[in-house]
Amino acid sequence: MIRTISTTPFDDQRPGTSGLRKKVPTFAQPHYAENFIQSVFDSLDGFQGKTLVIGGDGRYFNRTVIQTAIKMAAANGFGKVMVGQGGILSTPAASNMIRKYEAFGGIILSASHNPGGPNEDFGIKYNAGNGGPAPERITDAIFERSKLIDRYRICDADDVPLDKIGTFMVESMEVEVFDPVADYAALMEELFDFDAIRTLIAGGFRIAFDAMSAVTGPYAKEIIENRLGAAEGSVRNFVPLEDFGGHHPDPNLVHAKVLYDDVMRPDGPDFGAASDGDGDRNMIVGKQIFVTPSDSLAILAANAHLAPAYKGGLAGIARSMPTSQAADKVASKLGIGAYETPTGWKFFGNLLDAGKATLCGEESFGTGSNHVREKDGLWAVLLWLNILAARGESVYEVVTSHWAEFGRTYYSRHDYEAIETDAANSLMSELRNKLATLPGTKFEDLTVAKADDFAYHDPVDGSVSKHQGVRILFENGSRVVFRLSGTGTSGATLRVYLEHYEPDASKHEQDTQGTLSGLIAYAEHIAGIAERTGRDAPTVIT
Ligand code: VG1
Ligand code: CO
Repeated sequence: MIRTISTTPFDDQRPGTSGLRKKVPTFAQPHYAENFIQSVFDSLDGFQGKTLVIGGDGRYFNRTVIQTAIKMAAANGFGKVMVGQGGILSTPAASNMIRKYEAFGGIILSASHNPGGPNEDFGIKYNAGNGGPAPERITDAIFERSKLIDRYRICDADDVPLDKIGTFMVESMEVEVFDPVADYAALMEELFDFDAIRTLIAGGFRIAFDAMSAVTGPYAKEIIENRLGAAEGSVRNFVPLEDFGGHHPDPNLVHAKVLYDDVMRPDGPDFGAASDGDGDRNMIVGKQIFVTPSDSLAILAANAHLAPAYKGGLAGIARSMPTSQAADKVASKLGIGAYETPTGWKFFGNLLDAGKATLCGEESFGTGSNHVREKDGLWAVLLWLNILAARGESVYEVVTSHWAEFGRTYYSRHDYEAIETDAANSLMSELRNKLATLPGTKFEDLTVAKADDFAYHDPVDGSVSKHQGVRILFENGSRVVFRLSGTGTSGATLRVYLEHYEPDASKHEQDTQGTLSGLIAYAEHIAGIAERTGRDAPTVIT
C-alpha cells in the first residue's frame, strides 16, 4: 500500500561538493533521509515508469536507506529499480549501470573517504541520466525543495532480499538485484589491453592493492587477481566492512601508509595502489616514488594513447582549479583543450558529454575519463598498468622521464580539519577582501601576479559558479589556493593548496615540503592560519 506521510522540513539539507553528507545520527532522525530522497524526486521530471539505479559503498546504514529508497521509488512511480547485490555498488560502477541500461538516474549512498559506523558519516547523492553527479541546477532545486517539503510517499512492503540476485516486486515496481562487478569488469576489459597486463604480471611484476575494507574489494579481487592473474593476496582488505575496519577509507600517504611502506621496502612490490570508500579515488605508488594525483593526471594524459580505448588520442584534458597545472603542459604539447573547473566531479559532466574533454582529474586522488561520468579508482590503476606494460618501464622511470620532458610541479595540500566554522568563514572573507590589493606585492622572493576568487563559466551551458576558491598566482608560476571543504561533517575544513613549477631537471629530486616552504610561509603570512584556527600545523598533509 502506498502511503503519504506528513513531515516538516530540516534546514540543513544543502548538498555539498558531492551530495548530502552528515553523521549517521543526523540521517537516522525520523523522516530525515525520506525528506531528502523525496526532495530529490520532487526536483525531477518525467521519471514515471523509468529505471532508477541504487547502490552504495556498504557503510553502516547503507542497507536501511536502500530499503527506504526502494519503497519510495515504488511509491513515486518509478517503473524499475536496479540495485547492487548486498547494496554494494561502487560510484563508477553505478555511473556505468545508469549509462549502460539507460536508467533515468541513480541514488548513490556514500560518504566516500569519510569514516563509517554508527557515529560516523553517511551520504546520499543523486546522479542524472548521463551517469554523472547532478549539476548545481538540480542540487540547488533539491535544497530549495527540502526547505518546503511537507509530505513524502512510501509504500508498506517487505524488505527486498538484497543478498539474492534476482527480480522481485515492490507494489507494481520491479526490483532487480544484480551482480555489481560483472558489467564494470566487462567495461574495463573493453578499455584496456588485459593481455599485455597479464604478460607483465606473469613476468614477475608484483602488485599490492589496498581496498581499505571498502567497496572496491570485490572489483579489485575479480579484475586484478582473477582476470589479470596477480597472485592471491595482491588485493588486501578486500571485504567491504560497515566501519571500514575503523579506518578512514582514504587512499593517501596518511591513511594508506602501511601499503606505502610495503612498496618502499627494497623487496616490496613493484606497484602499489589504493582506493577509497566508494571506489572513485586512487593512490598510485611505485618503488621509490609516490605519484601525486596531479602528476598522475598529466602522466596518464601524456600516455593514454598506449591503451586501446584512447589510441585515437584525447579531445581535451580537464582538471579542477586546485589541481596542479602539470596537465595543462601536456594539453598544450598535444595541441588539445585544457579546462579548469571548480572542485567536484559534477563540473566535468558537460565537458565530457560535449566531447570537449576525454580525461579529467582532481588533486584529491581522483582521475577518470569519458567511459563513465564519475572519477574511477580502478580505472586509473588499470590505465597505469596498461602504460607500464606498453612502455616496459617502472613507475619511477615513467614519472621521472615525464618531469624531464615537461618539468616537475611540486605540489602539496595542507588540510586543517574540524576547525571552528566562524573562524574559517572569517579567514576566507578577509582573504577575499584583500585580493584587489595583492597584485604587485612581494614576500621574500615571491611577487604576486594575480589574485582572485575563482568563478567558472561553463563553456557548454553558460552557467556561472562563483566563489570556488581564492587563488594567488605568482610571477614565477607558483600558486597558493585556499578553499573550504564541501564534504566535511564537523565544523569546517580549510584546504591550502601549494604548487611550484621547476623546469630544471637537476632540481627534480628535492623534498616536496622543503621546496614549498616559501609558499607555506606565504600562506601563513597572508591568511594568519595559526592565529585564526588555533592550529600550528595542518591535520593532514597530502
Ligand atoms: C573533496 C575533494 C574533491 C572531491 C570531493 C568528492 O571535496 O577535495 O576534489 O571531488 O571530495 O570526492 P571537498 O569539498 O571536501 O574539498 V569523494 O571521493 O568524497 O566523492
Ligand atoms: Co570517493
